[in-house]
Amino acid sequence: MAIGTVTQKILDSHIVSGEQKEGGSIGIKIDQTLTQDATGTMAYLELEAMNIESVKTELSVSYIDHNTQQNGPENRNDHLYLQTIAAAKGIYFSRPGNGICHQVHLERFGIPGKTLLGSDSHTPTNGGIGMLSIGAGGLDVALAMAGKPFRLSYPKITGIKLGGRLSPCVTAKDVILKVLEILTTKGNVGTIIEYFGEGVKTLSVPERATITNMGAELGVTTSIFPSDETTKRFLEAQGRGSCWTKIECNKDAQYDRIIEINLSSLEPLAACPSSPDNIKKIRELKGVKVDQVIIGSCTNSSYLDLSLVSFVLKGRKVNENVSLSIAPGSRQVMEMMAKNGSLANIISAGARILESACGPCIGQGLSPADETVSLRTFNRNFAGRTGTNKDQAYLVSPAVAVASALTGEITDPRDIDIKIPEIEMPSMFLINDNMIISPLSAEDVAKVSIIRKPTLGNPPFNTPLPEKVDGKVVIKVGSKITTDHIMPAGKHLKHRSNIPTYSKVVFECFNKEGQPSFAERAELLKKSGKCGVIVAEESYGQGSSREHAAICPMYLGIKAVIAISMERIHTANLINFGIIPLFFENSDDYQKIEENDSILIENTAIQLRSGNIVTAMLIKQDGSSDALKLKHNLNEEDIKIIIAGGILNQK
Ligand code: MIC
Ligand code: SF4
Repeated sequence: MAIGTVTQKILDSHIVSGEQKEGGSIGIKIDQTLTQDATGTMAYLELEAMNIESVKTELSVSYIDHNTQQNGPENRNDHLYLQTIAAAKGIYFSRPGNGICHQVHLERFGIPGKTLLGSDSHTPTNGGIGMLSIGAGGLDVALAMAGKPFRLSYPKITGIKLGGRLSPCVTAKDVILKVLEILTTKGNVGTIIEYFGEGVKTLSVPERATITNMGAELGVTTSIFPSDETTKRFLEAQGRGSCWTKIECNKDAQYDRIIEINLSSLEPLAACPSSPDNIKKIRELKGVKVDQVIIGSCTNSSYLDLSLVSFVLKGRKVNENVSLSIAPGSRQVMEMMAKNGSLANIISAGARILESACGPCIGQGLSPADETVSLRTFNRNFAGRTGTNKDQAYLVSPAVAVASALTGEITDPRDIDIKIPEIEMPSMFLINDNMIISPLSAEDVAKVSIIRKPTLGNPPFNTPLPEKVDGKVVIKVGSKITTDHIMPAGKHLKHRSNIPTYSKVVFECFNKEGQPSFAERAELLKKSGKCGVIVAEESYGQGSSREHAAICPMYLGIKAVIAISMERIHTANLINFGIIPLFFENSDDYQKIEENDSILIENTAIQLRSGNIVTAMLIKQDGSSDALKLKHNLNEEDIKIIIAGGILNQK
């Protein structure tokens, strides 16, 4: 195969097994890993279960950025474990307050041409500097830290050719919203998006990172930009010029598909409730009353984003019917703005300043009022993610957010009487790494004792795959079920390290008052010796990398998920914990199944091994039965893992 794209070049230099053929299973060497606290505790407990003395990667970083509210002792208990396990295993530790993992990694650690595996779906943010950055479940990241290659399907590569230049007030957020309008949030599994063309040169690194960050919402494996002179200047301004290398696609690079976007023709856009691909032009939404505006998250909280916000707010007042909150993406951003006075503009305009963390993006506070409009510069607006069931969350750029915060209604920033300039990239960022704890010397590692408070559980082990899956459908759900539907975060996030407690809220949003919850139904079934089955329509498991969306159902006895289609990270997590991901051979069969129907799969292991068709028996509640043709796309290694009952059982 000709190696001409940036993606192929990086894969080629990291491949350790498999063939570079679309859809083929390959293993790649992982140079760097990142974890965040909400997925990190499980990942490090899993790493401990692998008995590895110290990480085998070139660099691994553990960030604290999700669970920073510390309501009750659970979060701080986790932080103490994470800090001490990092010290024990040779891992950098970014303390709470230092910023959101993806933003800090881009500033301080990412390297063009290297590979990064992160236990967070927005890890592709570092694709903005030409690093092949992939989100995965915690167990896959633990395996990478243990020196094991990361397994993935050799991707299809879609090239997005950018031409022209963004007009004033049109931003990188509008580019990715346009891409989401074209490609939508489903049907993109197994693809990597690579940006190329003359328009790339007009985008700064933070703008590129906004685009690759929200590529996660497409469900692609990752997104990447070339590493060019702009990348070099960014790294130099971070005092890291020496790690720059040039990586660009060849003139004759072959893409599986090319989409052309003329940056000059774009205009401000919004993702309307409640999906990142429900795109409308801001001018079509003009006049919609706004109650809340939040500017922050790993998508849009860079120094450039917030400097624009500060410019607009300077000497002005936030509309009295709007609550405006701002969370700088990193301590670097916050400190620079504090030093140059731009933070003061924001404060004096009447904005509320939040700490540099995920905060409201993952439903940690600032839930909007019922049925009111909240504009957010974030990347996800799945229903209820804000912590309010009847929410109306729109995803917009910082320019739209700040213009609307002034007027009190959704406003195109081109329609206000303020000429917003292009914000210049600083020639030097403020470098202060005193909230990052570096790995210790061997002598000091010996003195570390790992702190384990009682709220920290152990990763649960599954039972090996039974010969016969005697299953019952515990729940049947529709399309675009996100991992937020499966495993809610928000107020439950603090239970991430305690599987028995967290499992109680699996599929909480589908529970009906006065009726047994999903967890209760599944547990009852498990006690009766039967297996639980989940049935879903298209694009099951969208969104986050949280492996809890597999671990907790597994803990409750779920053995199989049957869907029309499924998203990449979630499918990998199911396999890792011994749940079989199965697909309808004929998608109309989805209609035939109802909750409480039985599904019988005889000789499961033999069937999995002998091809990709699995025949099951559907037994309806009235006793009638019908054969059900299912299929799988598991490779030999996946099948071994499932038969063992998950990777942890193989150790
Ligand atoms: C998210 O944005 O949904 C999260 C919270 O960052 C998740 C990770 C998690 O659930 O801990 C993600 O994107 O992977
Ligand atoms: Fe944090 Fe939100 Fe980014 Fe997830 S999407 S890493 S919750 S800021």
